Amino acid sequence: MCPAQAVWLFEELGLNYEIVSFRFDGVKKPPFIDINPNGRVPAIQDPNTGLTLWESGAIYQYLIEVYDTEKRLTYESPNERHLCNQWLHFQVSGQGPYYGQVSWFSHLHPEKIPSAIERYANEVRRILGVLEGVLSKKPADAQWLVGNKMTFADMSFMPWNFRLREVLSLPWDEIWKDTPHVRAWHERMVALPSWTRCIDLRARLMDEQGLQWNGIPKGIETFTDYEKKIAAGEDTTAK
Ligand SMILES: N[C@@H](CCC(=O)N[C@@H](CS)C(=O)NCC(=O)O)C(=O)O
Repeated sequence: MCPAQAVWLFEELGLNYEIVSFRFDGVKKPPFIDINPNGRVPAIQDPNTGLTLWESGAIYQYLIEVYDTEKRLTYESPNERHLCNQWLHFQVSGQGPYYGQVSWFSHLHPEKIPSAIERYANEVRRILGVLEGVLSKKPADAQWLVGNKMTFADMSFMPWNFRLREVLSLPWDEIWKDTPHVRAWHERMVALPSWTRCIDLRARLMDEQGLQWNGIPKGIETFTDYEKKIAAGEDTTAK
């Protein structure tokens, strides 16, 4: 998962929130590792309950349980709630890591290893195929993962799918070639005003911090160069 996911849920639930945004340089050191010892984003701190939480799946379950009081993005019934959780776990353990690895080997790894790119790109296609199989069997007016409405389970897949063009270095028509139901599902979510607000916010923060689409500051060519500059304590602020 990525921070956009948490922000989208805040937006969709209409919650008040404040973003503390920082660059990759800060993710593995204090003050952030005092919040998340695993040094990864997102993490949240809830002043209403005093809870600090990391791991996006846990954050999703918490926000839904505590703040979706009208059950707009979940269900009352335990069976349906557990089905939502099942898809969330699949997103966290299946989609996130594989999309992350194909991005890493395609765009950030210092050597080109075609077999690694191929393996993870195939996994991405397999995951899209799993989603296609399920969505294509749902009634035409209720093509959501659980029941007949969008839930946090559907939402959890969006941020990574939204990056597929960069992840696979392919045009959208090519990406969705074999998965028309996934495409329609994805495009229904992309059209939501809450998603637009979330993406505009992300673009503004990236721009303010001088970052390229892949998170590397402008003016630095590769992730390896970026890591070397961080290790050497150099100023990596975009010039
Ligand atoms: N399992 C974690 C994964 C989070 C994750 O990988 N976040 C990335 C950004 S999208 C990160 O913090 N990367 C920094 C790093 O790898 O050091 C979750 O779902 O929250």
